[in-house]
Amino acid sequence: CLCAAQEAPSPASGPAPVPAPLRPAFLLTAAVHRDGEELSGRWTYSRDLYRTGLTDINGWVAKSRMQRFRDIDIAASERRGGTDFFEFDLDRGPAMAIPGAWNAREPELRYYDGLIWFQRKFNAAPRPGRRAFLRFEAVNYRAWVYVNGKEAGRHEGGFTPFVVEVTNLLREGENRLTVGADSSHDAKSIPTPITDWDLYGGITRPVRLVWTPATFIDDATLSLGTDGRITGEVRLQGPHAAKQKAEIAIGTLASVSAVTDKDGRAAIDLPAPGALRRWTPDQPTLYDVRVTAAGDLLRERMGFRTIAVRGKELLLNGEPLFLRGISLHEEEFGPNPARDMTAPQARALLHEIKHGLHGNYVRLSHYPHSETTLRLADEMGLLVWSEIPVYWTVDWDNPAVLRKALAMQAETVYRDRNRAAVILWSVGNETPVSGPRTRFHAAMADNVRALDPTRLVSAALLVERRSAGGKAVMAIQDPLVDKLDVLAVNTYAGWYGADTLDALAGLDWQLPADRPLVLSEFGADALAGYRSGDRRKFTEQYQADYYRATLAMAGRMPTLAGLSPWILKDFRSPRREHPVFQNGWNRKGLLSETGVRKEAFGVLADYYRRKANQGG
Ligand code: GCB
Repeated sequence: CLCAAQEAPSPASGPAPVPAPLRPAFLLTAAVHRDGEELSGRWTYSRDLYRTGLTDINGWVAKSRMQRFRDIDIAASERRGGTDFFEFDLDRGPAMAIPGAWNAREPELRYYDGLIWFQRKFNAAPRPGRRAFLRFEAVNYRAWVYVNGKEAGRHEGGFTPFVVEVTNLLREGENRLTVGADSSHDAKSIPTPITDWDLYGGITRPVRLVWTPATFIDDATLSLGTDGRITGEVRLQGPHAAKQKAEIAIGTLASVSAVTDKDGRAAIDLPAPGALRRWTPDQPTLYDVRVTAAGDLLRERMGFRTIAVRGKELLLNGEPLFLRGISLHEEEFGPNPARDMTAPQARALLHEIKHGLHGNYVRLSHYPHSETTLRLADEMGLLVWSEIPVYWTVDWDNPAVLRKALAMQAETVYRDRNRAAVILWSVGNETPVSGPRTRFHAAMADNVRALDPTRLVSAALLVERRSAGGKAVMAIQDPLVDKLDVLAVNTYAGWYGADTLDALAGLDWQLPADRPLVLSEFGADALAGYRSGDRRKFTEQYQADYYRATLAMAGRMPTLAGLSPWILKDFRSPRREHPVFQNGWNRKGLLSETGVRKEAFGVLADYYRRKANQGG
C-alpha cells in the first residue's frame, strides 16, 4: 500500500538512497482460489468533482452533509420526519456495473476526471475465528475504502492490488462498503497526466471479500533456478504463524516441508524432480501446487522454467529464444472499451497474438495488466514483459515519487512472481536521459533485482539519431544500460521524423555487441479500411510497407533477440485528435478497435511464421 508515502521536499541532487524493498502488509496470493466472494455487480455512485466528501473545513461544510462514506440510514431519517440534512444518498444514487471504468459506462462520464464515491452493500456476518479482508485488484488512481462508516484503508496506484483487513469492521446482516475512486493524475503521480493512453477512472478490476483462518498462508512462491533447484518461500500471518510446519506439494511430482521462523516465514529448497516438465510457450505445463500450514490450504497453478542471458542470447530453459511478440494495452475489442478485462476478452486478444500472429511473447504495456491476463498468458503459453507506468516524464528528483514507484513495482512483483510467463521486469519507457532520471531508474532496477533475482531487467530506451560521415547513425546513448540484462529500444524512423521508408535501409545501428536487444516498439498509424494507390500516411499500405522496411532493418541487427511492435489493436488516447484518421484513437493497431485485421497484420504474421519455422 502506498498510503504511507509521505511528501518530502525535493533535494537538489536526485532521489534519496534506495529504501528496503517494500512489502505490502497482506498479499493474499492466489486470491481467486481462496474462500470468499466477488463483490461485482451494480454499485451506486455519486460524483464529487469538488472533493467535498474528503474535505473537512474545520468540521464545517462537508463533515455533516457531504461525506458519502458515512454510515447514515437516510431512509430511516426520512421516516422520522426528514429533518436531518444530507446532500448525499448513495442508496438512491445511479448505479453502474463494477468492475469497469466509468468512462465507458455513462456518456456524461466519458471525460470525467476526478473523484467518484461508490457504494456496495453486502451481507456478511462476522465469523468466529475467521478473518475478513477486502482485496481490490485495481482502483484507478487513488482509493479511499470505508466499511460501515469507518476507514479501512487507502491506496495510490491504478494497476496493482491492495488488501485491507475488515474483520473488526463487519457487522451482522447488511454491511455498507464505500469507496472513493479518484482518477486525477498530477506531476507527482505515476504516471503523470502526460501519457498516450486513456487514463480510465474507477474500480476497474474485481473486488473480493476473502475469509481466512486466524493464522493463514498469506503467500507462497516457488521458482526454478538455473542450478536445477526449486526455491521459494511460504509466509504465514497471524497469532500462530511461528514454528508451523508448512508442506508444499508440486502436483504428484514432489513434496517437501519446512518450519516457519519467528516471523512466520519458511524457506523452501528442493531439487527439481527428474520428471518435471519445463514450461515453454509451446508446452505451457502448469502444476497444481498445494501448500498446507496451520490448518490452512493455499492452492496455486505454477509453471517452472529458467530464463537467462548468455552474451547476446536469451535462454529459456537453456535454449536460445527469439521473442516473437507485440505490445498490448489493456483494452478489449469493441468501440467502447471499459478496461474490465474478462477472461473471454483476454483470451481472444492473446489468441490473436499466439495463433493469428504466431507469437510467443507479449509486452504488457505500459502498466501491470489484469491478473486474468497474466494467468491466461501462463496457461496459453505467451512470455510476458511487465512494466509499471514510469513513462516519459516523472518527478525524478522527488524521493516520495521514487518511493511510490518502488512500492508499485513491489506490488507487481509480489502479485506476478508465480507466473512462469513473466520473464522481464521493465523499469521505464522512453524517459529522456538526465542524471536524476538515471538514478531513479537505477534505484528501480536494484529494487526489482532484490525482490526477484530470477528474472531479467530491461527498459524501453530512446534511440539517438545522429549523422556521422554522411551516414545516419542510430545509437543508444544511455548510462542506464549498465543496469540492464536486456536492452530495448523504441524506434519510429519512417513514421515520426524526416526519414522515408526507403531511408531505413541506410540507417546504421551501433549497438552494444554483448547484450540481447529487443525492439520494444515500432509502429505506424493506419485507419482500417483506408487505402490509396500511393504511399500515403495513415493508409493500410503505408503501415504494411513500414512493417516490411522495419523488419528488414531489424534483420541487420546482430544482437536482435525479439520484437514487440506497437501495437496489437487501436486504443483510446485523448492525445490523438486528428479529425479524419484518429478521433481519439491511436491507430497503430494491427487490428482496429473492433478487431478487424489491417494489412500489416499479415506482414508480421508471415515474418513470425517464418521465424518460428526456423526455430526462433
Ligand atoms: C511510444 C510510446 C507509446 C505511444 C507510441 C506512439 O513511443 O511508448 O506509449 O503510444 O510511442 O504511438 O507514438
